[in-house]
Amino acid sequence: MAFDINMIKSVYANMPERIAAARQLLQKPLTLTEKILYSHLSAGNATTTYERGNSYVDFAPDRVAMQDATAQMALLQFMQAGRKQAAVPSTVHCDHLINAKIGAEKDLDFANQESKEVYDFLASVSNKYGIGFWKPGAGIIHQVVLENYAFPGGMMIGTDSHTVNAGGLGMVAIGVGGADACDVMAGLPWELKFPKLIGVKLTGQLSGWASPKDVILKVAGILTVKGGTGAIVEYFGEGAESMSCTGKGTICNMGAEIGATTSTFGYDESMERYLRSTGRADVADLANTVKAHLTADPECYANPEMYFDQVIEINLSELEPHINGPFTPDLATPISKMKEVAAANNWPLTVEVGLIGSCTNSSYEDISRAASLAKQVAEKQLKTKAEFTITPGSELVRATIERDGFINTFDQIGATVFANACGPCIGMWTRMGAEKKERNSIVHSFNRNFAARQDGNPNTHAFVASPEITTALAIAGRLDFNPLTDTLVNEKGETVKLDAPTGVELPSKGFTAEDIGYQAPAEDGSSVEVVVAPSSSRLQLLAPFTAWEGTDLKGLKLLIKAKGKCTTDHISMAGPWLKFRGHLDNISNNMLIGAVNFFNEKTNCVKNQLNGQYDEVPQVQRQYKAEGIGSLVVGDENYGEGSSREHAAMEPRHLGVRVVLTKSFARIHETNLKKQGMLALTFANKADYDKIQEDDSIDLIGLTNFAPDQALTMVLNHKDGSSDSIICNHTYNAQQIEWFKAGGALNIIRKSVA
Ligand code: MIC
Ligand code: SF4
Repeated sequence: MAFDINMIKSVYANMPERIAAARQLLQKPLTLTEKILYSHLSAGNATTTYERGNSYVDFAPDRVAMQDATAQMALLQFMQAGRKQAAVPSTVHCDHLINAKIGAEKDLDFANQESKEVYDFLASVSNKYGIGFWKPGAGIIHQVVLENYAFPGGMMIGTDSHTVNAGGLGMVAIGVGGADACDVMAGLPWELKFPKLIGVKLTGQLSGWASPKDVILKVAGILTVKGGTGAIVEYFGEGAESMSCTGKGTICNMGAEIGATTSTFGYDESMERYLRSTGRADVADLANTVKAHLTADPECYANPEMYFDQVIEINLSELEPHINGPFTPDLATPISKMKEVAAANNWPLTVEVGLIGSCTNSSYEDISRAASLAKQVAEKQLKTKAEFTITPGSELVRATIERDGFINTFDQIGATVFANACGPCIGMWTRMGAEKKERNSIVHSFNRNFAARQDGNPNTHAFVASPEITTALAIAGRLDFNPLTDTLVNEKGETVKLDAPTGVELPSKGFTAEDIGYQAPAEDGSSVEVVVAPSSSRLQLLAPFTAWEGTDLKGLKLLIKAKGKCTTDHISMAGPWLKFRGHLDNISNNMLIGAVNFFNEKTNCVKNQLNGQYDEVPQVQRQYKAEGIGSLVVGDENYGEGSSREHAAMEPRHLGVRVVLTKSFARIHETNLKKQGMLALTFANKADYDKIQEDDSIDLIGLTNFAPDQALTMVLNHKDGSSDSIICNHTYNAQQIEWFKAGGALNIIRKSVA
């Protein structure tokens, strides 16, 4: 039986009436996205029409998922909310803290020792508050959610940007910061700006080397890393229906890379097959009873231009495999152009390592298709040129692919199988020699490839491709190898060609696993004690942030004017820093160390205005804090792109940064800043970015009348005595202004408990 089946029953029971109410109100056919959103309003039946891209709406998500690296902060906050139990079904997944070094077993043992304190904390908080706990080694949050919890037509939030993966099973699943998760677990409504709708019509059918990954790699090329901001992407058409459920998951997963709020697909037979094969026939049977509500009204797909804000059409029959990167997931190159493009850009052509797996691409189908290529290595007497690694997404998949002989096939090409965890995808990869910082290329089937993300080496050119293409390029050892047209020379000196990959959607013998790694919480957790040692370097109880002082902000110092791409990886790096995700003061030592200082083009080197010396960003900020001086961070476009980690907002808050002013923000990061009581502002005139000077002392005017839709004014007092006055926009609504005034949203929940 599926987990939380009664909750699913009640969602489906309410759905017809809620959708009817929305249809009545909107007086038009409804997209799937609208059906799911309007059937999850916290107020129940719809009584107001919301303006897409404009209205803030309170939702009631069905469930919450958290992974260990973000759950620590989410739960530290939840512990202060004064609740006995999480108000909705919630889970914690231990996946981010496991290093990929030697191989699954040893690496897992090491993590269990190294992070024992954190795992014990997460297990005991989960036990106390009725939260399901998935132990280290059970798998990556998004795979485990897809296999166990996702259900068509449901709505969930998760403290990880790739929560969107569950769109593969027809959910609206959205990545958020821990403070949002805390609200929902505390039984409060969850607020989101009603998204715009992007429709992607998939015609034709995938064949040969093309895979679902190529759909999203192409979409990323079209929409870029910010093209999906504020929108939900809904896929439909014959191409969507002919694709596997896990393939849909891959497409939705990487919707995070275009900034989309989430992506989703209508319920179809592939989803039914997946539900049945993962032991959830009960969910499939229930879904079949409300089938028409689990996809759009037919008019929407027949005339998408009338119902979506933007429509993209992709013919899968003509889709070429793509390779995206380096350094950004939207730099899309069709494989036939790679030779030319790689040479023109002087990218290192030798592929040193091919890495498959991760939350994005580790389904049974993915692995079976990659294995069909690995098998050809022996058959065609080839030798694999690059190193090769596999990080399975879950124990369910790992045990099944082991039983079915795929691990053995990969072994024969010298592969290393890492633990069922994030591993190399999040910089938890002890890659030999990376510290030499040499230029090199790797290809992986993950989703992100920001500089230094995988191995800490900023000169590693990481390219994103499907598991099939990753495997082929690893076999050839070349970035400019096109397996569709090129040949290889085997050990006997013969010219051979790789056959196109073949695979199976779902295991014919069913999935298997001895222990899926789940720990149910206590029925009554009230006596469970949660211990955080005051001397711990890994965990620290949170102290409330101070409330707004009630005045305009005068005499702020410029901390850094970040140049170009500034993702959450630049603001709060992962890899070795993941250790401190439960300790705000310690992790604050990584604040903005990856951001490039506009004035000297260096990272982690900014001017301390108190003494004119250049120093590391956290050090300078700590000195401002010690002197009681607030500061300003300035950013470029799509600031805070990438992760949901709220540390990127909490660190500046903790160290006394008051304002983050950018050309534009990524959605989750902007909300995280607001939630933590920071001011997230944008330039009314983007060219004003150029007016910010290194020695500026800054005043922010208008806070005493802080109101929705009313711009603020910033005065830049330059060193030469001149000044500039610029207009700063914001998107705070009345509630969010209260968060700012209280010093953070949590202070308001705290007050309501006290
Ligand atoms: C990521 O893929 O960047 C992460 C690590 O999963 C993050 C979450 C985190 O930083 O803990 C995400 O995508 O939200
Ligand atoms: Fe883990 Fe990578 Fe997936 Fe993030 S994207 S959840 S780090 S596997």
